Amino acid sequence: MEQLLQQIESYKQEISAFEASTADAVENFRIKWLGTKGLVKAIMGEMKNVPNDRKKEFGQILNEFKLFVETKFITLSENSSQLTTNDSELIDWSLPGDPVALGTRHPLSIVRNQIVSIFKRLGFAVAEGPEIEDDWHNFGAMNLPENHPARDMQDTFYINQDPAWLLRTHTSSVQARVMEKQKPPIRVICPGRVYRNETISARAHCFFHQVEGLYIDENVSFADLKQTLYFFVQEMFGKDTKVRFRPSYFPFTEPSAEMDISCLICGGDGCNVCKHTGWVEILGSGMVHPKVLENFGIDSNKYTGFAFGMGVERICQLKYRVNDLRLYSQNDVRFLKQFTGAL
Ligand code: 2U9
Repeated sequence: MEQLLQQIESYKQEISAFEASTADAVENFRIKWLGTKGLVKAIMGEMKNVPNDRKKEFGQILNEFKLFVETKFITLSENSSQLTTNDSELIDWSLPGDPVALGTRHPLSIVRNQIVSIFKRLGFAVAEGPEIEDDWHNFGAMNLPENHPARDMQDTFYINQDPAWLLRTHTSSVQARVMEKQKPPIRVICPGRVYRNETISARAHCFFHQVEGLYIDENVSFADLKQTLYFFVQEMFGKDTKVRFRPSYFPFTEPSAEMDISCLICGGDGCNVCKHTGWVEILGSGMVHPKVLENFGIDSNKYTGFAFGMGVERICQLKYRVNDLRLYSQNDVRFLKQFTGAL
């Protein structure tokens, strides 16, 4: 009996120290200890030699030992499922891998990139600037007087209620910063996010994205403006697209014009998008106001320039028929994953 107990103790030590680095080694462990001819069975067979008054005690020790071996086997099996060494026959290398879900570019990025690449081909450089701006770069330099409605607390997000600091309401502030540093000729486009204090709905949002452009040199004319924007439309919407200019007013341009294109949805026949006119407005433009040029020390007798601004969401709405502005910022994958394969 004492010999048997010693034997079990030494088995336990051997088992505790045992480690398996392959699935084969785990299986050999099972055969050696738990198999039909294994050592656990063998030592259980010793029961018949144990005196009757100690059978109960020995039975308990044997059960514990069996449980000990089984627990070890389970641990070894679990670990071995992660093993790959010397085990390659268990892995089917020909199975296809788990598919990697590809992300898609945001529709606004796709459209912004298209706009930017068209103007780059015409020689425009890209400029970017801060979203938190001071009053001068956003309003003052752009010829917006102190009492202009856009400066109203209701329309503009001011930082800590301080009228000196705000979230830019257009990217004209970036062009202002370019004009501060650079003398004509200037030919830049400024893509970026802008902020306006609007109640969020399908047609309005508190932020949106613009691309603005500025071209200043000697002899820049309204004809240059028209031809540049006409080229843009043909590249962006196709050669069949027609354009028209309507007189308008902006404080920073004089004269000013808004540009419409023939409705892409109905081809000019009349639909909801064009409100049955056959035309949709896509951008504002004009000759840079002499006061804006003088604000940056540019001689308005020598230099002239044109400028334009467009909302990326609007262009995207027309290209992809997105009818609710909120879709752009809700990050709903069902919306986003439709824009595959574009730059
Ligand atoms: C400088 C001088 C003039 C940029 C311009 C517009 C007309 C315009 C709107 C289009 C839709 C804003 O996104 S929108 O709501 N923009 O109509 N923007 S001219 O004029 C400038 C810019 C910079 C130095």
